[in-house]
Amino acid sequence: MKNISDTDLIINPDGSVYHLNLLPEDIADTVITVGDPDRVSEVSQHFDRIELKKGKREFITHTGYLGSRRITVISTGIGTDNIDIVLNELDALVNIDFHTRTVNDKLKNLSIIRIGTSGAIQNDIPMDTILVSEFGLGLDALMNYYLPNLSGDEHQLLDSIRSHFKHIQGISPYLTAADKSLMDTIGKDLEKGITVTAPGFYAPQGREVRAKTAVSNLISLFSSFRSGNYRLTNLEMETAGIYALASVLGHKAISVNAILASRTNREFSANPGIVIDKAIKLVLDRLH
Ligand code: R1P
Repeated sequence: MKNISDTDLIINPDGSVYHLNLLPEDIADTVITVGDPDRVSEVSQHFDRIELKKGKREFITHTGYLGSRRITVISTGIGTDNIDIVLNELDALVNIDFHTRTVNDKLKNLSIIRIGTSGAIQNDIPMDTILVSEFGLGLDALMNYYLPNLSGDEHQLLDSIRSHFKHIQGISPYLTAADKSLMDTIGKDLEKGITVTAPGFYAPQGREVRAKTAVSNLISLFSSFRSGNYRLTNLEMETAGIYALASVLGHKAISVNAILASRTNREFSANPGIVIDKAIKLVLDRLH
């Protein structure tokens, strides 16, 4: 069996994985990811018991129990470059034997649930909506470096999306569906949509402050896409990376978005904290 080298998977002297600073026993099979490190305690404050708090850089982790269910909540920071680290290191924690540096015979699949914030790009999706991502559409470059795992349905939808965005220089969109079982439990009866994951917050999401944008009317380009009943609904910076890497590594993933802004109406929520807390409580309720 192939041994994974010391530089492909870096393990700290105390046996923890390089960036996340976690030992294999530190994480639960259900993992909630949040972007903002301060949001970790906003989630874990609802646990019945917290058994572990660790962190390094922007990656803060709390593991605890809600009833008899063990749950880990971890912050990813912003962007799919961080998702590359978090998903690979979470997978290593459950699927690689750190002593022999070999892949375990029996692979584990984690349930990964993102609770994040996002902006709507359709007029009829009001601010303060809780939206679940049926698909994640990545406009960043992360998946240029992995071999994707595409189903026939994903292929078809992706072809029409690629043709819609063909005038934007240098992007190669990728698309992955949410896990079906998590859609039926966590995502049931929520507003659904295709979440666009952008490689930046300003021009890559159509914002112009001082630097001139190279793509004009980006929000209209996003909102005008249609393929059957599918349309692009919201913008953020992690979902597509989480979905694509979870699929490559054999984990389940779903992304729950607190819609804090309407990009088409140019408005921002008056109650961001309340909406985020609503999304947290909804997810924890459905996990309980
Ligand atoms: C940008 O402000 C950040 O907010 C959104 C974006 O995806 C990006 O990470 O999500 P979080 O609130 O979960 O970080």
